[in-house]
Amino acid sequence: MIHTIATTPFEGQKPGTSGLRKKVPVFQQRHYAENFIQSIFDSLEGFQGQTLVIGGDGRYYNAEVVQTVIRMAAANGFGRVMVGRNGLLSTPAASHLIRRHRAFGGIVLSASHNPGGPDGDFGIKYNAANGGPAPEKITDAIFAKTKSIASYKITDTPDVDLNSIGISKVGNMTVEVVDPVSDYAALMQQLFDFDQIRALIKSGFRMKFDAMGAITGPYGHAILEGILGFPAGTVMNGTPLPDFGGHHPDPNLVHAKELVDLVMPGGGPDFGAASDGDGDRNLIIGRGMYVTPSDSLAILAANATLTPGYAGGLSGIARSMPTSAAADRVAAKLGIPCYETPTGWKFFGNLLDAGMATICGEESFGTGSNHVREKDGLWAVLMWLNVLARRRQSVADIVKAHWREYGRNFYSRHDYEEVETDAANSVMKALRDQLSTLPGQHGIIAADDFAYDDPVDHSRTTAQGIRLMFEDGSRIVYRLSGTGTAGATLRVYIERYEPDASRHDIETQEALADLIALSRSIPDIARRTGRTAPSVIT
Ligand code: G16
Repeated sequence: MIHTIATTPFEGQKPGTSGLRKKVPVFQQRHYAENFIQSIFDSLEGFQGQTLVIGGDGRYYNAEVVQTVIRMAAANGFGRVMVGRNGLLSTPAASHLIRRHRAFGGIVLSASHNPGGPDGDFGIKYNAANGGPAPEKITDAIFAKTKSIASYKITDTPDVDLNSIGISKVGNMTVEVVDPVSDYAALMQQLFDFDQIRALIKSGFRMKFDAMGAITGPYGHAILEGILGFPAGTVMNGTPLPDFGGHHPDPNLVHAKELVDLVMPGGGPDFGAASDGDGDRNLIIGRGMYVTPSDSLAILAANATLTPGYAGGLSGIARSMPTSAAADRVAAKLGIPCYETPTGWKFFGNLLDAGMATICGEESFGTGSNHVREKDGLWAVLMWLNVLARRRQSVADIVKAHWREYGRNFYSRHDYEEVETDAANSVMKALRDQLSTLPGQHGIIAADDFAYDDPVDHSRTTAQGIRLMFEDGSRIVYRLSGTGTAGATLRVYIERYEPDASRHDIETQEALADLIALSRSIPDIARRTGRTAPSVIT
């Protein structure tokens, strides 16, 4: 039976960079998740009888909310839901399922790389029929609905058994429980030359993949160890756990330390990779070589034609504004456009749909292509493996050869986490107030607040971060994170282009030292936030 439950709005249900993310206890309030889910449905039109894909990264509260989404989808008139077994789907696999099965859209339960567990973070995001994160016009509509919601619809049916693959009914709606990996694994085999990677493995090449106790464990086991034949044990932390086994599933040098310590010093595996909570981010390392996400994007783009899925070449490259300009140099050489978008994968959707870009990437450990409409951690790992199998060089040799050919974009991100919101806003205001006076000082030639005009739908997105551009091509960028759940996180991105190969081996923080000092002094971060140093440097 369908019930209409009276409710009142909650404050602050505003989707951020990627969906609504809050602490678990916030989501556990009575009606909280239901209000947001109903607001999603109320912002959409024409889904009666259609298919909705549902899954999540397995974090704490995933199992409960999956059942709520199923009941509410049935009550709101969806014809079918496709749910990953045990309620699990990685974000890229959900994107692929939506596309492959022509679903109306999907609901993905994840707070991505944020910690999980009873006191950790939870999140809900909506993906549209193209498989991509809902564009701003939908997220704005959802937020508007959350402010006036008065009731939601839900069935009183029991929990659906999600442990085994099969088909059942909730009211008139069909529930199809699907294997979370198989469709995705088939897609990867179309894009990459698995035989060539098998030959690489046969030659003694070894890797470690750290699933960080999160969603990519089953994908890594099935694809890397199962289909490709890497030895058992290649996948570390491969069982998805509600609290990620205490890991902070953010694949960077700080949180993937176990992997970094295994691979970087040498004497161990040739290649190391990690993915995040929901499987869309990636970390790539080799012996003695950390590949920055910005470099990884540039290198994959430059080598794309070595892989079957991209052998025909790229139509264009897209990167988020704070991502380094390394990819721009590759695009220039290939004679293809390079688009600069605001932070957030949703901004790549139109370019991909219109066939204007093939490969996209962000400094925040995201890389992907037109195969889905999300960034894709394992895709990046497999593409690296395919390139390594073709070039038969080490990760470090490939990266250094790239720098020799294109020059090196030294790059670092300094995060000031959990800063008081007022203090973080005052840093941004101080920068905005100086925009007209900074050019002419410190070698700065231009300063602006980044705005993006979408070349496809001509929408304009403003206030996307402060850019300070220097005469030698260096940049300092400031923006506030849109994914945090406590206080504000100030992100400062620092970049310097170095064409001289004899200077490519300088340590990154050293190479950027003068810019780093400026990045702190120009908006007087210490005085405004009380922080004399960032909390995380990547
Ligand atoms: C999300 C988005 C990414 C974006 C990142 C930035 O990543 O999907 O496109 O680059 O947030 O986050 P922030 O606003 O904190 O800098 P994810 O992996 O958390 O979904």
